Amino acid sequence: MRGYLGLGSNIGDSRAHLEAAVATLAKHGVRVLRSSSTYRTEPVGLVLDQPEFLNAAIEIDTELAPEALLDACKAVEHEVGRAAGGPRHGPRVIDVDLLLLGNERYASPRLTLPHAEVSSRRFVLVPLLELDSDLALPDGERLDALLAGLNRARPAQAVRCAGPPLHVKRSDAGR
Ligand code: PH2
Ligand code: MG
Ligand code: MG
Repeated sequence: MRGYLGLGSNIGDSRAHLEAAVATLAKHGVRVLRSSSTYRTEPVGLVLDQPEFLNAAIEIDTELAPEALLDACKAVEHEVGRAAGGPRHGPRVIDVDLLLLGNERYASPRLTLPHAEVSSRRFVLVPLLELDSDLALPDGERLDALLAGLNRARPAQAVRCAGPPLHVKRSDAGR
């Protein structure tokens, strides 16, 4: 099934961490098809006093069911160097979030699909819309309309394009 993951980092060489996450996903049953550009983004959430994040979104294809895909994301975070624990919304070496998986709606104590914060975070919506400007949630709500709503907020969460898309190996994407 096609899906989208959000990648983020604000500790160390963030671009290298995002690249490492893309490279590592293939070993866990997740084919990476495309990457958005990278974006330098203002921290959002419970911890505002922390360095800016580098964020990107990637399009994936996988046979994994939601919980198994979450396990794969967690394994990749661990392999790329994220330590367990740390404050909620706090600084991190790498964050791999499951944003959308086809038109699945899913809720368990560990995982909600679509990701609960897709509709409220510019650092998620801007890279997703770069990958597909027609994306919508399972209920039909268009992501471009959600972003337009956020853009009316003042001050808007800052999101600036920072670099080219992450490297995707052709053997992963090629089908
Ligand atoms: N991740 C968070 C909390 N806040 N802010 C930005 N700009 N980017 C993130 O990836 C991010 C965040 C928790 O996962
Ligand atoms: Mg996150
Ligand atoms: Mg996360």
